[in-house]
Amino acid sequence: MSDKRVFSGVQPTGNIHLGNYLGALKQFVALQDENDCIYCIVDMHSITVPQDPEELKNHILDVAALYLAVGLDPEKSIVFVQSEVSGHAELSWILTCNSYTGELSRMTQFKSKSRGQESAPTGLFTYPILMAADILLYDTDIVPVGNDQKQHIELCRDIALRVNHKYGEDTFVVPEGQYMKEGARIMALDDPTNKMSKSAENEMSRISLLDDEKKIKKAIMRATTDSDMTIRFDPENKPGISNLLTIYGALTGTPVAELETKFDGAGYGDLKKSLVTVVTESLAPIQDRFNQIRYSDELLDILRDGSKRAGEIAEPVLERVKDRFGLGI
Ligand code: ATP
Ligand code: LTN
Repeated sequence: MSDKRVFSGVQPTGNIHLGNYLGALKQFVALQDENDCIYCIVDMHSITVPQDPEELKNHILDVAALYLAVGLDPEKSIVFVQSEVSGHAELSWILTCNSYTGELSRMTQFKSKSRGQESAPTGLFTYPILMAADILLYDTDIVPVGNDQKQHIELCRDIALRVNHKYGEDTFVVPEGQYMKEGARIMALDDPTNKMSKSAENEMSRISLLDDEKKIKKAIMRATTDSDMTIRFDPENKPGISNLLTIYGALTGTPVAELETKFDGAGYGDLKKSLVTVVTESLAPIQDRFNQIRYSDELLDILRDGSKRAGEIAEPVLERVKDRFGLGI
């Protein structure tokens, strides 16, 4: 038992897709046997872009049910919704006062999400501070995430080190990011130079864990490839085919080199057809479990119990930090 504190979160901006699953959730499940894991549905992060209230509520419960459906066990891991524990917002303010506009303006996610807008929502700019608060509030050692979050994790570490230096070395535990070897960055099917994302406009750019066979087939068969006609892993020159091989390998546990041999001489259509079967078969048991859990009372009980347990861990950490800063009476 390595017994480290693990924390991570997913935004309820839509249904979890293969990128989230292969980059983040697979790690969540693997870590829970040997560590003290806390997994959050970060609803306050999702309102950095406008959300329909009714849809948001549904997405929160969808993501929670998907957490359980992919194998998170509430006996082993704490599963809860961010806005149910007020310490996230409180610590976020303290960290806001200890971060710089310069470092925040360098965040690539902010740059890409605010692109084209003359005046972007402030929350989009301070988003990484709330993320740092999520992590530091639980004395987290390890943060399993996809590659796209590397810059945010580094910023969280910088803030923690900065505060420790000023207010005492034991104010915050300084966390480390953890990334998958394969699957840390799954690319969009329609444009393999962009990452697969929940909020991309084109539905065919991603495969959600709840998609039916028809949609899976359509998205994969239409996936952008190249005109070279050889099935080879070469992300730079063949990003589309390399992405399909990565998904195939990660879902089946097959090394990509073995897939290259298996599909040697085959056409792109053969690889795609075979991948449709792999994806459909991998998602079927997850969808069955999702359907059992999503509308059950048990789901709400698990989330209520999760926020109670998370709150109990967060409270003394927040007290410690406030004390170091001289806040309160
Ligand atoms: P949005 O499009 O709304 O920004 P998202 O699809 O990027 O959402 P998040 O909720 O921001 O998803 O991310 C949840 C987790 O999934 C994070 O750990 C993130 O790094 C990981 N992740 C997101 N997209 C990918 C991807 N394409 N490949 C691998 N991991 C990913
Ligand atoms: N920013 C993350 C989601 C997130 C998160 C966190 C991940 C919010 N808070 C804390 C790990 C730890 C993203 O994937 N966009």
